[in-house]
Amino acid sequence: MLLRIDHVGIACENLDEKIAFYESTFGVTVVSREVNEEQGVKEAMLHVADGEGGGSYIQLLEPLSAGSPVGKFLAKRGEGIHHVAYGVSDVTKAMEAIGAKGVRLVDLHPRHGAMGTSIAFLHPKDVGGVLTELVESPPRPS
Ligand code: V0V
Ligand code: CO
Repeated sequence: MLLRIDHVGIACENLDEKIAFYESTFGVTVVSREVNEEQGVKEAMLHVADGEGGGSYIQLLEPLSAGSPVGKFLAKRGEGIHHVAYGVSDVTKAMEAIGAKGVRLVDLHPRHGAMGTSIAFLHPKDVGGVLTELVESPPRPS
């Protein structure tokens, strides 16, 4: 069901500073920067590798407000890994299959993610404390 690790989401206080750190330390490059109001984040995707069905990235996340998911996470735990995202070929089918196992879905329907993806979150309390995201990439241009 899972194609690859699509991204690791990392919560940070200052997006520009963290981008500069990752670029200079690991030699990775920002391929997308977006503000996602629905998810309450300002985020950047840094490309690591290509994989089955899409790329693998580091996603740096700065909260838009203290009450947003990343804002609450930072206040409770500080900077660090916020979520792990797996690539799937069909996010709706994956949600159905995983939901049928008794894992709570945070979203009833897929949401808009970075770079035109469709995403859905699984509740961390049902995944051993790991906030888990499913990502369906848009078809590649041919
Ligand atoms: C919260 N908890 C976590 C967690 N966030 N555990 C592990 N990893 C995380 N990231 C734990 C928290 O410690 C609490 O446990 C419990 O869950 C309830 O947390 P809360 O702070 O009271 O928050 P809630 O219940 O209001 O919300 C938690 C959920 C929320 C997971 C439902 O954060 C959510 O909807 N997340 C999905 C959306 C999201 O994260 N968007 C930002 C990334 P204790 O302390 O009670 O034991 S956007 C993104 O990735 C995009 C756009 C993309 O990839 O394209
Ligand atoms: Co993400």
